[in-house]
Amino acid sequence: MGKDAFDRRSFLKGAAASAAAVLSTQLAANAPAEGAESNSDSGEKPASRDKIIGRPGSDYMVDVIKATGMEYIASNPGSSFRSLQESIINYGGNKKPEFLTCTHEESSVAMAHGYAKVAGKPMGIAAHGTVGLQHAAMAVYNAWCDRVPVVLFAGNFLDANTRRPGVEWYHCVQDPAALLRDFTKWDDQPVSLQHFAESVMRGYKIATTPPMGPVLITADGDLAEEAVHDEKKLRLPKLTMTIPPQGDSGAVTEAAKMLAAAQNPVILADRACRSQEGMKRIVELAEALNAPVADIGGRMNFPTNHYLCRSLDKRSLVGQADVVLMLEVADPWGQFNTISDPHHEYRRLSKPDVKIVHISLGDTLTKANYQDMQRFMPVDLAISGDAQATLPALIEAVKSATSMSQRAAISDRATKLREDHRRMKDRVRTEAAPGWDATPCSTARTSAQLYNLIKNEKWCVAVSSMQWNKNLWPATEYYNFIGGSGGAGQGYGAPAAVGAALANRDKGIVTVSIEGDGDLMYAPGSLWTAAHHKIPLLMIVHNNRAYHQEVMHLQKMASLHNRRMDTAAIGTTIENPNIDYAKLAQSMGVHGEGPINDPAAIGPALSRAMAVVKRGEPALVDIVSQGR
Ligand SMILES: Cc1ncc(C[n+]2csc(CCOP(=O)(O)OP(=O)(O)O)c2C)c(N)n1
Ligand SMILES: [Mg+2]
Repeated sequence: MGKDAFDRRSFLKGAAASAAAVLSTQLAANAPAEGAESNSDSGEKPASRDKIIGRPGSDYMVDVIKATGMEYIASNPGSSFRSLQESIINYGGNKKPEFLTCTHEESSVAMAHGYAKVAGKPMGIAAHGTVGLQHAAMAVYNAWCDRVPVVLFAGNFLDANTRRPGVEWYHCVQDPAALLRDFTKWDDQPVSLQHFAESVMRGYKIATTPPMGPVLITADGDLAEEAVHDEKKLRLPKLTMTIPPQGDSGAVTEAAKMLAAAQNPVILADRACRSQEGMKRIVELAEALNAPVADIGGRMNFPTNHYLCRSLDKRSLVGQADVVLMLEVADPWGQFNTISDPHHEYRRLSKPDVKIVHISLGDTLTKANYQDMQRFMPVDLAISGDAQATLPALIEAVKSATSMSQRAAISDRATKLREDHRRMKDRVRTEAAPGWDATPCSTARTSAQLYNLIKNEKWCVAVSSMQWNKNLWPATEYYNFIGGSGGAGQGYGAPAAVGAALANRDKGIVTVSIEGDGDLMYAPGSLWTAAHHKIPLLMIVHNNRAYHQEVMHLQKMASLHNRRMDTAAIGTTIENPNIDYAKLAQSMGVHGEGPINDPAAIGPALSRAMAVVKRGEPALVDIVSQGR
C-alpha cells in the first residue's frame, strides 16, 4: 500500500520529465502556482521526497466513501479538498466514486438531486469551503424542500495554525455547515479519521431515512493531507439502512373504516412513492375503494391512463369529497383552501365537514426558519408513517373493513368514474389542439412530437416546463416522471436532468428534459458536464425568450394598479440580443439544433437529436415557443 502510494506520487512529481505526459507536465509545472493562490511570493518549493506522505488521510476518506456505495462525486474543484480529490482519482482509481466535473456548485447539487430521484440512492458532492457552499446553497434548499438525499462534503481547514495566509483564510470557516443548517438534515465537522468514518456512515443513513434530505460532512483539509496514524486502530462502521416506519395499526384500521364508508373518497398523492411497487400499491388501494386519485406530482404516483387517475380534476374532486386520504402531501392546506392572486382573498375549496386523513412523515422533519412546511392544516386523523410502507397494511384494512353493502356501492361507482376519466382526457386533447401549426410553436405540439419520438422507448421526462406531457401521455412506469425541484429555485432543470440521465444511462432508459430558456441560463455549464462525461440526454429548450412567468406577474400588477401593460417586458424578457441555444450547446461539444420557428421542423430536428442521444451523447433542440 505504502509503496504504491509512493510510486503514484513520485510519478506526479516526476511527470515534468516525461515528454509524453503532457497534461501531467502541465500539472507538475502548475503545482507551485496552486500554492501561489495564497502564497504568490512565498517561494515555496514542492515537497522533497523524504517528506512524501504515502498514506494520506484522504485515502482513508476514500475507503469510507467507497464503503457507502456512492458511485459519483459531483464537484467543482477547490484546494480545500485537493487531497481528497487526488485520492479519489489516484488511490480510488476514479471509480465508485468517479469525480464528475461540474462548472458550478449549484449544478453539482442539482445534478445529485436529479440523480438520487432516479437512482434511488444519493451521490456525493464536494464543495470548496465557504465559497463553494455559498454557491451550492440554493440547490441544497431545493433538495431539502423535495426531501431528496444528497451527501455533501465541504473542504475546510479548521486549524488556524496550519492555514496558509491569504485566500485560504477567506475560504475557511469556523462552522462550515452554519450556512446550510436550516435546510439540511444533519451535519458534522469530524476532527479525526475515525470520527469522519462514523459521521459519513451516520450522514448517509440519516440522508436516506425518510423523510430524506441533504446532509453535510466537512472533510478537514489537514486531516486529509496528513498521514494516517495508527491505521490498525481505525474501524469502518457497518452501514445498515433504516427500514421506513409503517403507520400505527390502530390508526390505519380507523382510516380504512372512514374510507370504506365514504360516498366520495379521494386520494391525493404527492411524495408518496419511491418505486414502482409504491405505484402498484396506490392502484390497488384506489381500486379497492373506487376512489379517484389526483397525483400532485412530487413523485410519480399513479398511471396516467388508469380510469381512476384524475389529477386535472383535483379541485372539483376535493370540492365534492366526504373523505380525503393524503399520502405525503407537501402542501396540505393548499389542497383545501386558496388565497386568490392578486387580491389575497381566502376561499375554502372543500366541504366544511370533509374528513381528512394524512399519512406523512412531514412533522418529523421541520426547522423553524424556512417556511417549506406550508400552512398549518388541521386534519381528522394524522398518521405518522411512511406512505409507501403503510400502504400494504392500509389495503388489507380497507378490504376487511368493507361490508357487503359498501362493496356494492363501491363497485357501482366504476361506470361514472370511467366516464369522468374519459371526459378529463378529452378535455386536455381539446385544449391541446389549437395552434397546431402556429409560429412560434405551440407547447402542445412540441409535446406531441416528442411523444411520437419516444413512445416505443423506455422513457423518462426528468424535467418539464410544460404540463402537456403528464396530461396527455400514457405513463405507467415509476421512472417516467420524477417530480419537480421541490423549492422552485430556478437553475435546477438542466443539471437535475443531467443527473437523472446519468442514473438512467445504464438502464436503457432514454432521458428527455424540457427546459425553460430562463432556467437553462442559470446553469448552462451542465451541458458541458453532460458532453464531457458522455451522458445521453435529449434536452429541448422551451424558448419563449422570457422569464415568462414573471412577464405575467408584471402584467397582473399593472392591471391591479390600472397602468400600461406593454412595459411588462422590461426586466422579464431574454431578447435583444436573442440567445442562440444551439450554438451555446455546440460550443460545449453538445449536438445543437435550432432555433426552430417552423413547427414542421420540430419532428426532423428531434429525430436527428435522438440519433445522437442513442449513441450515448447529449443533444439540445431549441424550439421557439409560445408563452407557457
Ligand atoms: C433562483 C430564482 N430566481 C428567480 C425566481 C423567480 N422565477 C420563477 S419562474 C421564473 C422564470 C423562469 O423562466 P423560464 O425557465 O424561461 O420559464 P418561463 O416562465 O419562461 O416558462 C423566475 C425568474 C426563482 N423561482 N428562482
Ligand atoms: Mg422562458
